[in-house]
Amino acid sequence: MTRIHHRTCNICEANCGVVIATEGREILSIKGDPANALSRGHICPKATALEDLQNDPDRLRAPQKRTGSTWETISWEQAFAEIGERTRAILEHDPKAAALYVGNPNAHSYGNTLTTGDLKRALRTRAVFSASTVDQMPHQVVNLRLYGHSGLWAIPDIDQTQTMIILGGNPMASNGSVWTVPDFRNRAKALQARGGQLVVIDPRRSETAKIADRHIFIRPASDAFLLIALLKALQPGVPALSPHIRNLDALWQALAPFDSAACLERAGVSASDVAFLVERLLAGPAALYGRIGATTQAFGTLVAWLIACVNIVSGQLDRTGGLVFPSPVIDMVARTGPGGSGRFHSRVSGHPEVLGEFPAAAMSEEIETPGEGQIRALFVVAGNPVLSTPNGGRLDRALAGLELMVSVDMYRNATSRRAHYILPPVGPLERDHYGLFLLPMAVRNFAAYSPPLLAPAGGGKQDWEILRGLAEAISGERVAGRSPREILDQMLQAGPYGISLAQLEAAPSGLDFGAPEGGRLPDRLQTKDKTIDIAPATFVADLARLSGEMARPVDARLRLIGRRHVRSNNSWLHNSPRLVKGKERCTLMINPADARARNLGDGSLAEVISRTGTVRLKVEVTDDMMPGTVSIPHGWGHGLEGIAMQTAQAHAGVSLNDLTDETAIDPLSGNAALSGIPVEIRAAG
Ligand SMILES: Nc1nc2c(c(=O)[nH]1)N[C@H]1C(S)=C(S)[C@@H](COP(=O)(O)OP(=O)(O)OC[C@H]3O[C@@H](n4cnc5c(=O)[nH]c(N)nc54)[C@H](O)[C@@H]3O)O[C@H]1N2
Ligand SMILES: Nc1nc2c(c(=O)[nH]1)N[C@H]1C(S)=C(S)[C@@H](COP(=O)(O)OP(=O)(O)OC[C@H]3O[C@@H](n4cnc5c(=O)[nH]c(N)nc54)[C@H](O)[C@@H]3O)O[C@H]1N2
Ligand code: SF4
Ligand SMILES: [Mo]
Repeated sequence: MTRIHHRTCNICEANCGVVIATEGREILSIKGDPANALSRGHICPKATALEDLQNDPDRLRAPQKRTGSTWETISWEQAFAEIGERTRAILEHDPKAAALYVGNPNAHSYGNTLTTGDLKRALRTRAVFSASTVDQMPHQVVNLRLYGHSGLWAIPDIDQTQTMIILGGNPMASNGSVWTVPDFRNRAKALQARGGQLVVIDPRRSETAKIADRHIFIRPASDAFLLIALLKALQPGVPALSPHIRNLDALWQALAPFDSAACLERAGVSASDVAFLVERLLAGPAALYGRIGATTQAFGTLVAWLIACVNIVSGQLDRTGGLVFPSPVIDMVARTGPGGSGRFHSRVSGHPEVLGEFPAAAMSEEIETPGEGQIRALFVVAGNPVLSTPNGGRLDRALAGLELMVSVDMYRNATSRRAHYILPPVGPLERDHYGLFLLPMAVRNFAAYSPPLLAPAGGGKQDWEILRGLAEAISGERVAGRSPREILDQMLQAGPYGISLAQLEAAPSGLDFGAPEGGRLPDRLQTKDKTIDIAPATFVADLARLSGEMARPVDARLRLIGRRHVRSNNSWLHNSPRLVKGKERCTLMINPADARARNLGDGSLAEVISRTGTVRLKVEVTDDMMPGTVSIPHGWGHGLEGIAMQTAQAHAGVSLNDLTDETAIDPLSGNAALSGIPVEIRAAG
């Protein structure tokens, strides 16, 4: 008998509603759910691949143990018992020898979010790393310093704005990030239909730039310069600001020494483009949104701050049609501490912790460097840092030296092949889902809950059960506490809309509480004095580093940036035959002039050399690339020995992060500088 289920896709941040038809355990179809008020029927090709993921023969279904290069399947009891014993032995020798790396899918799993702390406590470790420091950490530092809480986001009100400006984001491929905006294409179309404009600032004419009303090229990693010139151009026209903003004079003073013309030259942006932006911002409503291309830079925090400054001084913060603070159904801001930084430092390089984490880029040195506190036992939860963090090649070698490594992952991939134990969670349709961290950034105040669609096969465990199991095995104590589902119910009931999980489950396409609106200041602010200090001293001080950069001559080498494709997700969807099929995607995109100068033809083989490594890959000549800039997508490089993912291995590609530099870090956030890596390129003989 065919059954129809309404669920939420749990692959990326967009949280699209899906309608899945099944017969027994067979999946007949996966379609968009038109009744879902957030995604309105939209899905991307990855949703249909939920089936591939669920049925993938390479997906691990029971714990794996490695001895040398031999893998065997073991029971959960044996896995927990051995890991517990081995971890305790290591900690007895050195109580600081354990570390944790938390990967991106944790942000899409409320069960993980609610139980990672159990494992951390059992490991008694401060050595915590995550994908946040190769991603959005600069935004969170800015949220903390400006709004008083690292998790308090202001999101672009695309549905009610007249100008949507995107700096270093490509939602046509990514479906949005730190901004839950499913159905971006139609939202952009509606903006254009009401006479509004979409503007994209990007070194590549991206898929989003191609549908924009205006695309402005920018030199990689020069966004801070553009933003300073933009702020200075806005200054004469700024409206009277809300009484909740203070220290504006300090901002203007700090920017005074910068020369706008020199800044624009550095960024490769024309004064007329800036004049256009000024006009649109001051006319309003308008929203400037910056994403990963703009924050994975050595000046990532400055960029995120200057973006906020542009929105604030042009009167767009907390304005309907500008940047709005949503009213989430579960308010994590009210339920968690604000976060801090600099309360302790990393052992080898003395990096300050940021929100309780050290830079992912510093993981290798912490594993390699002998002494007390050297990492000997590493737990990787839903992460693939060998492919996703800078100089992954170095990390890969470092991992080989660990006494104990445990990966909670459903694949034996570039990272988990180094583990001594791989503990796989159940398939994507065998777990429940609520967008705990993502719905608070959504373009609707919205909630939806998905119970597991299929019963777990063969004694499989959800991630949270694995994390609790590990915590108990290591500490030797039972972890008291409710299940994530019970906690979720309680959080929903305690939230501003007071709904129960049962009420939410009775609405399979979700409950919609309307569009976020402006006018939430000062109540929503979490700062002690309920104001926004627009010029925090630490940010202003960091401008000196930017001046230093300005004084240095421009490096003449080509600049390497990354990209995403709508049919892949970071490193882990390349084992789906229907997602990888078609034209080869892991290519070097290069402008025709730059290609000609190096004797590179379309389809030829190039060698790309950086400080950290060399890769060879196929050339794609395209004037979508700004001259002087080249692009390689991240997440590829599945050709390493010991990986067990047949389809991915057949489409191995190379790893962008063999070229990125682990020593290039934004000091204020610990975030890796991944954009604009200087490289040399030549024809591979
Ligand atoms: N050069 C460059 N590097 C980048 C980026 C870039 O743009 N350029 N982007 C960065 C960004 S934004 C991010 S978020 C990071 C991602 O960095 P990571 O999180 O380290 O890497 P992912 O590729 O997302 O790997 C996720 C892993 O989790 C596993 N997995 C998937 N779903 C689940 C699940 O439900 N449970 C469990 N236990 N495991 C699961 C997958 O098999 C995979 O091994 O990469 C970053 N790296
Ligand atoms: N299909 C798909 N969707 C995804 C993912 C995926 O891998 N595939 N990953 C998910 C994750 S973890 C995240 S964090 C989000 C990321 O979401 P987005 O931030 O939208 O990510 P990208 O598509 O990489 O877009 C970054 C853009 O920045 C540009 N760029 C690079 N360097 C610079 C620079 O120095 N300055 C400026 N102004 N632009 C620059 C790039 O050309 C690119 O177009 O996507 C999420 N969604
Ligand atoms: S955009 Fe993201 S949430 Fe929506 S269908 Fe695609 S992968 Fe799933
Ligand atoms: Mo990310």
